[in-house]
Amino acid sequence: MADETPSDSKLTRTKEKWAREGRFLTGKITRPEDQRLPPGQHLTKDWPVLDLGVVPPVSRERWRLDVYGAIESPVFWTFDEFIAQKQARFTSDIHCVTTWSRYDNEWDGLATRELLAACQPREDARFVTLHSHDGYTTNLALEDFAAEDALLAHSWSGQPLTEEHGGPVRLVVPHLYFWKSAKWLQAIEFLTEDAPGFWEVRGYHNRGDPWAEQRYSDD
Ligand SMILES: Nc1nc2c(c(=O)[nH]1)N[C@H]1C(S)=C(S)[C@@H](COP(=O)(O)O)O[C@H]1N2
Ligand SMILES: [Mo]
Repeated sequence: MADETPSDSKLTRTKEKWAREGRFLTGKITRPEDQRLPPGQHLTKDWPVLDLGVVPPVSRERWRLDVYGAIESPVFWTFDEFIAQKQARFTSDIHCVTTWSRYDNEWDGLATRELLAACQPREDARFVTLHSHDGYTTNLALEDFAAEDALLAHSWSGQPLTEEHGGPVRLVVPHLYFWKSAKWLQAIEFLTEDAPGFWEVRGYHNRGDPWAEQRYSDD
């Protein structure tokens, strides 16, 4: 009994998971406690729609989430399987690079940390690229994707996400500009090398921290 712990034992995997979460917690989240509205932003009470101008028709029935790449346990969920996962409710602010911000958005969905526990990123996984049904992509460092208030949201203000706002499921990463929060989520790819997405190859900043005003790639 005491001779060895197999590398794939439940204990080893759990400890590896804690180690990874520790790495996430070392934190790149730079949101200051004392400054809610980032520089150059103004508040809006309505919720503008911003996208490439194509609303892809994806019903909850047809929606699938495909999670693949540098992970131990690929995930492929129907909407029913997705919504059967542990539910989180997070309230957070939206900051769009076009300078509007909207406070106190209530989201329901799956915390990205729960997704990470399910798919088990490999030790060499460092980046995530989100793929959407309209052809949009965006990239995040794993630490940013794993932020404590980031989630795959299916509802806003207690109601299913409307299709214009990215339903059935969108990403929400509140501490970065909202272009990182992919609507109409289709797949999540874990990568060992960074792969800049749609706006990131078109002059927008690779990370997009609103408090550092990381709007454009030369900032
Ligand atoms: N799939 C997809 N996600 C996307 C976009 C897009 O064009 N396609 N636009 C991004 C941008 S620039 C912003 S500001 C937000 C806007 O989300 P909203 O329309 O719900 O306000 O979605 C982001 N996610
Ligand atoms: Mo945006």
